[in-house]
Amino acid sequence: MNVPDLSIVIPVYNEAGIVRAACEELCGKLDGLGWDYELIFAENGSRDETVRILEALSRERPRIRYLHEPAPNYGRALKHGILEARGRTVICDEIDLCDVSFYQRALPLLAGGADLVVGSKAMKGANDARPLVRRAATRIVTLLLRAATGFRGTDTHGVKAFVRDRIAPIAEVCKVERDLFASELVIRAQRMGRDVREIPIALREKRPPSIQLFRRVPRVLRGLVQLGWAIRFDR
Ligand SMILES: Nc1nc2c(ncn2[C@@H]2O[C@H](COP(=O)(O)OP(=O)(O)O)[C@@H](O)[C@H]2O)c(=O)[nH]1
Ligand SMILES: [Mg+2]
Repeated sequence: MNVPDLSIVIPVYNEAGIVRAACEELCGKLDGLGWDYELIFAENGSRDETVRILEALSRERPRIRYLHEPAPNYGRALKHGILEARGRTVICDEIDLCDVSFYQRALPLLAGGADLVVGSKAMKGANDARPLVRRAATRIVTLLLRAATGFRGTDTHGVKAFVRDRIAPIAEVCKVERDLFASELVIRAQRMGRDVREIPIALREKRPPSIQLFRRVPRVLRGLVQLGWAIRFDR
């Protein structure tokens, strides 16, 4: 089987409204750049037409495949996608972002020796167009992560790019699923001495998130406690 240079992993859940258009726009940009990539959609739990659309897209385009599981779980989907990725380089994106300008800025840093590049919504130079309450939530979660785990940085959620051999083995040992898996991955990489860098991103979502912020709060708080425990005591 032909192994691509780059694997792009995108978790998706109930995204029937945008997944086809976002996918076609993304593939159009990457094909225009002449890149050799595979695009892995890591779906789970959707109750709308997402799976049917992914199935059609993967038939139409040989670079696309998709993973499916019955229960919704962002972290589990992302981990599964990362472990399935075959490229030397892996990019994790979100279907409402598909930020190719991040890819173009992150890949040279990896080529220059970085192991993991995180797209930060909160550092100097970033431009986050989300509502104030969600920008504040990002900052609060980061502060709690710093207190709970010793994390040094401004953001862990969202787009990232990494050298597969340096980071996928860390994904495999991460313990926390759902919202905080991506945070655990970045924090473990940092604690294990990997070269982790942040670059600012401009954040423009193609649609508001499907799950309302306040409904995520209890789950994120539980995840923070689990993550603090896993990082500090349960290696
Ligand atoms: N597989 C999977 N993907 C999810 C889940 N929740 C969100 N996503 C995907 O994760 C990405 C980001 O989700 P979004 O709703 O925009 O939340 P945000 O990251 O807070 O902006 C999108 O591609 C979603 O489709 C889930 O439970 N399972
Ligand atoms: Mg979003």
